[in-house]
Amino acid sequence: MNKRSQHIKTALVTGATSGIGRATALMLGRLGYNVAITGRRLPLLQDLCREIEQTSGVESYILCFDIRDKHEVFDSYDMLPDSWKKHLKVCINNAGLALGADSFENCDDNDWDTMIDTNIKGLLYISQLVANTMKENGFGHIINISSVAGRHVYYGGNVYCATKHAVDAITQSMRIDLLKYGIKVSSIAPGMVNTEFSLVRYKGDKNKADNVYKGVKPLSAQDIASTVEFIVTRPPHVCVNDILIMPAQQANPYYVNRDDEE
Ligand code: NDP
Ligand code: 8X3
Repeated sequence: MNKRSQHIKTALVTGATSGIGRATALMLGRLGYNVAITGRRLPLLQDLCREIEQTSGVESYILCFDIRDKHEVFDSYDMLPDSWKKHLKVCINNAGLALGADSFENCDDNDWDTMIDTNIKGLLYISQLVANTMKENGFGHIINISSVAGRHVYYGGNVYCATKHAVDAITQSMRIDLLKYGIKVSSIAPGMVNTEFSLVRYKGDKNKADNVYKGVKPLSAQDIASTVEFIVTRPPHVCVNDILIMPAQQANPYYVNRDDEE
C-alpha cells in the first residue's frame, strides 16, 4: 500500500437525497471521506455529488436504486469500484420512512409493505453486502439510523414503530455477529427531526406535517450529522453502541413541551 492509499477512506450513505442522509454525506465529505451516496431521485443525487466534490475536494459516487428491490441493491453495489470497497470504513444505514399514522384497523396494508420492505429488508440487504466487504477488509463501522419509535410505541405508530424496533434488534445482533471481524456497529435513535419525513408520512399534506413541529424547535438534519461525526471520530478502540437524541422540548413520543399558541 503506498502512502496515499493509506489515507483513502470511503463511506456509504443510504437515503442521501434529503434530510439526515444528505447532511451526513456532506459531513463525511468534510471529514475527508470519499462518499458513495444512494437514493431513488437521481437529480438530487447528482446535485449532492457536485456539492460534496466542490465543498470538500473528495470524490462522490452515485448509486441510484430502490432499496426495497433486492436485485437492484445487489446490482448497484456491484457497480461500486473495488478501489472504493477496499477502503470502505463507514456505512450509514439511513434510508427509511413512515407512511400514515392511522389507528391499526384503518391502516393501508400497502403502507405496511413499503415500510417493512424499506426500513427492515432494505437495511438487511445493504448491510449484508457491506458486512462482507468489511469482513474482507478487516475493519469497518456500520451506523444504523433507528428512532425513538424503536424504543416506544405510540398511537398510530404501529408498523413504523415495529420496523424501528426491528432495526434496534438487528443492530444488536449485527454487533454480536460481526464482533469477530472487528466491525463496529452503532445506532442513533432520534426524536423529532425536521426533514421531509413528516411530509412523506402524511403523503404531501403540509398542514399535518407542519403540525408535528408546531411550537417546538425540532432537531435538524445537521444535529444528527454531528452525532454521526462524534461516533466516527472516536478512536479505533471505542464503539459508541447507542445514542438516543431528542429535541430539548421532547421527553419521549408522549411528552412534548410546546410553546403556547398565540
Ligand atoms: P427524509 O424523508 O428527508 O429522507 C429519507 C431518505 O430515505 C431519502 O433520501 C429517500 O430517498 C430515502 N428512501 C426512502 N425510501 C427509499 C427507497 N425505497 N429506496 C431508496 N431510498 C429510499 O427523512 P429523514 O432524513 O428524516 O429520514 C432518514 C432516517 O431517519 C429514516 O430512517 C427515518 O426513519 C429516520 N428518523 C427520522 C426522524 C425524523 O423525525 N425525521 C426521527 C427518527 C428517525 P429517495 O426518496 O430519493 O429514494
Ligand atoms: C421518527 C420520530 O416520533 O415520528 O422516527 O416516530 S417519530
